[in-house]
Amino acid sequence: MENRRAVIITDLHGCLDEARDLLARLDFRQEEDLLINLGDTIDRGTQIYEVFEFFRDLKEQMGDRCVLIRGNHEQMMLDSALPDPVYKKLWYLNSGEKTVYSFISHKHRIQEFRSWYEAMPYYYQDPLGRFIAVHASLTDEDPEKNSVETMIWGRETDYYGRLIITGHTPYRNPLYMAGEGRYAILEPHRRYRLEERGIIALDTGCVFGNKLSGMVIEGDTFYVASVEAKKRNK
Ligand SMILES: [Mn+2]
Repeated sequence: MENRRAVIITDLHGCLDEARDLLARLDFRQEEDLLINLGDTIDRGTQIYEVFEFFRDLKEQMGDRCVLIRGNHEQMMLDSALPDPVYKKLWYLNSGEKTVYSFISHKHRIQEFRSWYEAMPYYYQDPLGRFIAVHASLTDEDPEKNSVETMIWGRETDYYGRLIITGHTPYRNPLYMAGEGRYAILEPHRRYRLEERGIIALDTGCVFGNKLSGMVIEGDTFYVASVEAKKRNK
């Protein structure tokens, strides 16, 4: 377990081609690595159903070594089935229709698979205590002391608790943030030592035409890598 690599990606939003390229660039090994996706698999992009199939197969094959964390978009989709129409409206305002049509064009309805999405946890704690993975942010380093709202929608950047790895808010490049506005751009393929505190932010807005980024953790070191967004997403 101690020697297992952790490969972390986020905010695919239906960008499957880029995800495959990025995993290859991160040298992802399905037979032995831990794979963590930080949420927002659906909405906005062009291969939403395909991303679902991709992760469904990986989860089936990898079991506990494939950790799929819940983002605000999965949450909006799940909530859209509630009786109050405000939830469906909110999801559709955030590109939910693209997800609905992507599933329909594959002769499915996403609600058929809601138990699969409901199984997504809000966070993941590294058993070695090196980091906490969460979609959006934390305000308290004990994940249980945060609201769901903070974990899936939060944009807290002034956090300097136990290291969290997040997506959700797109930046031009992967960043390390150390609270009070201090940050560093993480250069691709450069090996860094894992900090004990702060935020690593990995969402680089692939679906908006920038790039898809991820990281690999090995022991107490890590590196990031990115692939450019394909033009059709722009
Ligand atoms: Mn998000």
